[in-house]
Amino acid sequence: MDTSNRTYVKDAFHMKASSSSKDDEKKGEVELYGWVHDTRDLSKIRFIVLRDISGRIQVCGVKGETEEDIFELMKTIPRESVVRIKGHLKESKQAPGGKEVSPIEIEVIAKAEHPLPIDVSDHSKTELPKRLDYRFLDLHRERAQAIFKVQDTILQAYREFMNKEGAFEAIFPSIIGASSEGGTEVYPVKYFEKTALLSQSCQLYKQMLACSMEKVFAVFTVWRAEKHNTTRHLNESRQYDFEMAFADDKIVMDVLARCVQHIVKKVIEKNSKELEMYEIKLKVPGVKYLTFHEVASIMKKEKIHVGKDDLSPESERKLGELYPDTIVFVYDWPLSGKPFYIMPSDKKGPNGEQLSNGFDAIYMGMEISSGGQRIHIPELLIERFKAKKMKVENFKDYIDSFRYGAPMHAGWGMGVERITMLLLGLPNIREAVLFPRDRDRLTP
Ligand code: AMO
Repeated sequence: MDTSNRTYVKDAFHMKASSSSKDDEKKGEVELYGWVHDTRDLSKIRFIVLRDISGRIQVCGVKGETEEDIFELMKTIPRESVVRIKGHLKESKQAPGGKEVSPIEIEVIAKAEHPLPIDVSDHSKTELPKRLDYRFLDLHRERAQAIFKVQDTILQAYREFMNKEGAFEAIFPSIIGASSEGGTEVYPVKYFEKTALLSQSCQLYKQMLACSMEKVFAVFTVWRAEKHNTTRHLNESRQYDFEMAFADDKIVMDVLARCVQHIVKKVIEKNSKELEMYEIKLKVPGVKYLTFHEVASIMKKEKIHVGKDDLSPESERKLGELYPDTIVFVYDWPLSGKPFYIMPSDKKGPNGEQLSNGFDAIYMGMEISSGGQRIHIPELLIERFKAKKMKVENFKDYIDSFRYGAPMHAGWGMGVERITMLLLGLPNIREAVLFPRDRDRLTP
């Protein structure tokens, strides 16, 4: 297939349309490739709406003017078929965008089977689970594509920000020997004679690397065998990870705040069309710092339950309501609610509980990130493993990595799908993943 003369739809709208003179007609000739988004047959006029990744344009055949075989073909092509359409670009007051194409050649490259298994119209009436069963076709929808255009902006903005911060992008192993977050939500995998685990996070590795390369970041896939099916959890998700040497929780909270602000700014700049499609008005968020105890007191007044060392989803929602367009950092978190690697603080909570240098970041009513200062002192780390009833011998290399010149360090991990769903106001996190993995879904 020679596509060298291809014109993208968005470029066609910027081209000069042909008038009646022959010369101009040649100028206004376009060759478009894409999908049949819609068809309409008004007997004497037939329309095809052609869609490519850049937009949609109307193709209009007129009985008596359009060549007869092309006019006949126009009514036979099923929706979502792939076509090549060559034609003249015409000004048209009635056509969306003010231009349409009069076809002179139509080639059906790949005919779509009919009927389609799901509704692929803009506001699909098919429920999410069924759409996900046919995700490859669901991704023909501009509304679905919009999510991943925004996700692309988020990813580029994250990388851009980290580059400017002087951080190095790193690639870490996805098969690990021991649980990197503690807890039992792990997937064992047969690894020759041993049992390995799918990575819960790149936590231990990003720490080890920060202890030599100082500032590092990663885009990392994590697997969590959480049994519950919620609208905000996945069993396979992605994180933006950051780790920095010579830093404590305060320093990396500031990095996270600026990172999220940069991401939101870029989405506002680059994705106005997608934000409009989802009727979202985004503002670059401000920042608020609250201790865990302050949040607990606010929630007590609001009669919302807060655990002794964790926030409930209702309390996160409430923080979103109380502090709109704000990244709320909840710090001085009770040590018992944080993983083994979080540095204990010298502060105590109101009930004498030991606090930590760990934090969560809540944005738009949901946790987008957690992080903190890490333990870089081997003896203290061993103590924490024991307190959490974890096997010290499973973490020998990790502990040893802090024996030969390891600076204090801190970092965070931010959920890629969480930030995507929140910026677009999606009701279910699965919408923000191309091919979601949850308890009931392993395919497509
Ligand atoms: P944590 O487990 O809190 O921290 O994860 C960090 C962020 O990742 C997102 N996230 C998830 N998103 C969807 N489905 C899940 N099952 C899921 N689990 C987590 C959330 C969460 O805030 N290693 C630490 C981070 C650090 O301290 O650097 C960690 O993984 O947005």
